[in-house]
Amino acid sequence: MSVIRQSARPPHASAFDLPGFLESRTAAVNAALDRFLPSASAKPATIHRAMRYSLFAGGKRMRPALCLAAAAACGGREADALPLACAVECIHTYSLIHDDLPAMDNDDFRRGKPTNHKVFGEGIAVLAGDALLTQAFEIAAQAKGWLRYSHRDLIREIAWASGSLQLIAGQVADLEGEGRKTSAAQLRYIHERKTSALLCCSVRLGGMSANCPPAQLKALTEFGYHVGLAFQVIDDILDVTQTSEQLGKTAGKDTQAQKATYPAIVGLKRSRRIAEELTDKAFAALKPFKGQAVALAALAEFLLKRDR
Ligand code: GRG
Repeated sequence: MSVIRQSARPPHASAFDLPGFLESRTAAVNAALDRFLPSASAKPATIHRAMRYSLFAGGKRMRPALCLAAAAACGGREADALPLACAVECIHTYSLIHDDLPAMDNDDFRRGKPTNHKVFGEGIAVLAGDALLTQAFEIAAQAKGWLRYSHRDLIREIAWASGSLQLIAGQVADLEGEGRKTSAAQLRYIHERKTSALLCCSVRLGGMSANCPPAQLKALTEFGYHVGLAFQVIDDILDVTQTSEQLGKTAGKDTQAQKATYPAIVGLKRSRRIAEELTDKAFAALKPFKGQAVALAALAEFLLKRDR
């Protein structure tokens, strides 16, 4: 790691117990999701089993962790952020189920298990994704509204990030770009929408759940945007450097589908450097929090160094 990167890292972050934070927050998110979702036996049981199958298949829970860490940075209560953390995880899981469908990436393996459509069939997998998407809004509506951020603001935030100008736009551009020559600018457009939008939304929702002042929301937006982009650059790198077993999903899919990725366009070494630079920008955005954003800083570092 370069000297520049070490100095960019906020102080205190290295002393933060991130494994402990992730373990306790993942447990809290899982318990809350279990409470928010209809039980596996609720009629029609097939759809509720399918929703729960992918939701509890062992995802890393990075978006909820970012949401809860952002709330903590703004002095908020975890209980106020928890419904929003669960809502973004439902949206994320829906997008993975649909992304894996034969009509999209056609993947058999996700979160270390057979994909939703492999277990429940394509029709139920489409519906399980749809149901998780709508479930997210029902859960978000149970969050506490504030003077600065009403329920309307929270719902709009999630709808914007997952809608046709962001998450879906990224997926459309990704599909349309397969097998075509893609510029670095077009790749950035895809990454901003397909990945960064929901990560950034997770961080912003955490701040909003803490009724944060506008300056803090601006700083969180800057942080979330850069962490989100770094996340996707690392994802592109892992696709070519890790095995399917390590990733819990099919490795080498991007190359196989002739997808535009950072390693394909600028090579592995430059891609790693880009991910580091993006993470440095995320660290810089945390300055106004004056040491209060240790969990966010530790998460950014973790996401840069992750191996799955
Ligand atoms: C509406 C038909 C329809 C489809 C939507 C939007 C979309 C399909 C798919 C985009 C999903 C996607 C693959 C985004 C890329 C982001 C990414 C790297 C996801 C993997 O996130 P991790 O590593 O996964 O956090 P886990 O499993 O750990 O939660």
